[in-house]
Amino acid sequence: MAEIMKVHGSVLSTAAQRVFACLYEKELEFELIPVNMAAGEHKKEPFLALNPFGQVPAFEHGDLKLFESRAITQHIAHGYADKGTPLVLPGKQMAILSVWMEAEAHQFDPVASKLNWELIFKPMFGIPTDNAAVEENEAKLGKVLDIYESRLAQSKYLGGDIFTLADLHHIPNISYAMRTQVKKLFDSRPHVSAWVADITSRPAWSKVVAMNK
Ligand SMILES: N[C@@H](CCC(=O)N[C@@H](CS)C(=O)NCC(=O)O)C(=O)O
Repeated sequence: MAEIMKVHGSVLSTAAQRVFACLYEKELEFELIPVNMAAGEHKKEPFLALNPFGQVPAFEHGDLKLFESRAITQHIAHGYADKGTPLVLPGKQMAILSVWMEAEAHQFDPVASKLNWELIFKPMFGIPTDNAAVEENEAKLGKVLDIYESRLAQSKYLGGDIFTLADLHHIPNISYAMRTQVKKLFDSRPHVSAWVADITSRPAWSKVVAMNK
């Protein structure tokens, strides 16, 4: 019998949610191994043997052990090409899709993660929000979303005509941000707003949301 895939992480983690969303899109079974981050389990063995950087998620499938959420999603999307939603594209289209995966990782994520830290997670942990950091990062996010607005005026999805990993990688941070004042930055850009409504209403994402209930 094939071994089941294991995701070590927390249901609250945006990086782990990226992997869960990918597995649900691919209709693959997996086992969640909860990591108690409040107790610092991610900074100790045995977790450090899976990810020496001490961050969730970590992924195990038989003897394959991976970390870095986007590497995990790409492994799953390429390895299970015939299952569920394609998520990747052939040839030159893959190169374009990769550009937008990189844009998510290096332009969008640092700013969106910082805003979610200030506006969702700090209040959750009873830490005061740094309003100057919020203001600074809202301005940065606005500039990123202006570029997304132009891209999405030309292309239904970031990576091309169909939903791919380039879109999926954004969903966890967008989903948290839509619960904050940052929502206005998405709502005020019509193509971004339509894209957000589309990608956050996918059945696979509803299953990730349900993991938190
Ligand atoms: N680039 C990593 C980032 C992972 C990451 O930042 N995970 C967060 C939770 S969303 C974490 O473990 N934070 C705890 C820490 O950094 O100590 C990935 O995409 O997997």
